[in-house]
Amino acid sequence: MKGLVVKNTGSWYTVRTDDGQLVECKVKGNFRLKGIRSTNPVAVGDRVVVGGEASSGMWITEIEDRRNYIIRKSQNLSKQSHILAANVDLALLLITVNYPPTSTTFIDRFLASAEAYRVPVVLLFNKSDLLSDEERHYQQMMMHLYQTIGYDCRAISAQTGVGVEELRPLLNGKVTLLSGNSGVGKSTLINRLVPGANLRTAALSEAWGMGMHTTTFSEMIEVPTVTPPQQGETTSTESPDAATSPSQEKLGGTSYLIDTPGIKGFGSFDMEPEELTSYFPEIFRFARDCRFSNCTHTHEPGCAVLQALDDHLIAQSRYQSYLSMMADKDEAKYRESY
Ligand SMILES: Nc1nc2c(ncn2[C@@H]2O[C@H](COP(=O)(O)OP(=O)(O)OP(=O)(O)O)[C@@H](O)[C@H]2O)c(=O)[nH]1
Ligand SMILES: [Mg+2]
Ligand SMILES: [Zn+2]
Repeated sequence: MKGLVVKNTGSWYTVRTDDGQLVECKVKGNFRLKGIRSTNPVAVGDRVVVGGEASSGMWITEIEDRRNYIIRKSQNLSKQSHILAANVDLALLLITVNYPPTSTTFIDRFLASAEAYRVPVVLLFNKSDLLSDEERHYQQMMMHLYQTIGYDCRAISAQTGVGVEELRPLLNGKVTLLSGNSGVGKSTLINRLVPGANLRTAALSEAWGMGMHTTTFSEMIEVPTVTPPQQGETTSTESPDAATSPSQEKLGGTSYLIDTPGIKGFGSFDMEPEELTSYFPEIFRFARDCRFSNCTHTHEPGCAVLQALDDHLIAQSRYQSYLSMMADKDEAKYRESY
């Protein structure tokens, strides 16, 4: 019997079989991803084969090849990775200018890893209801920066609902992962998009102003295609044709959201400088004009990237993120957070 992994709680996995049943399974056999030491061999979003009997226990016996996956480092110091989700069509990266602050290094590392796995990303600047004038100005600058690079950026408030209905058409027929630091509002946003999802959310720690790591396991949630207007709200802005997009027909019309635990950082990248450059689209565009084809854009004469940096055509923050990822390669050291 085949199915889709919808939840992963330590050693147990919930699989939705193709005939629509939810079954609790354990893993049989030894699944290893090439090149990654992972704490979970099977991830939410995996297509799997399930065997056994409901009475005596069900087992995952096979995993289909993954189209992609998103990993984070394990919380402990084992240097192992944890696969947050597999086979995703879209990632929504939640960013908060404050409460908690999201660093540009974090954003850029997420974007570079998503480029590496060819997962499109939409940047959601959440908690825009909390912004001071200064913070609003900073958010506008950030949005402008990432829009110029080519990323879709939106200001939203999962709390008040501003900008939330407009996200619905993006989700049609797709598996969409929500990611971001702990406390940025991933579960709150899903609760708003999926009435009845009832995901646990929690206020930031009073002492540190940081998230409490409320969500501890990834979980896939089905999004109803048509939502009734909420009481006291105006009707949805969803256009009628958004409900019947070609991608939705192909996938049988079902949309899914994956709630994930908040992440601090990503595993080290092990790649050549040219490869890393290609994951920073605007740096990549200038790199074609560098004198040397193996230019690392750090010190070489005739480097078009350094020139563009001087001319303010590449943002300092993006270049710093690029350098920090280059440094990973040299040091391959464990980073606590950034
Ligand atoms: N003011 C305001 N508060 C928000 C907004 N979105 C979420 N919150 C609050 O922020 C806190 C954290 O939200 P969660 O949804 O638990 O955050 P999370 O990203 O799921 O966090 P983890 O599960 O720990 O990764 C809660 O108290 C929410 O009510 C928003 O748009 N505006
Ligand atoms: Mg959460
Ligand atoms: Zn160069």
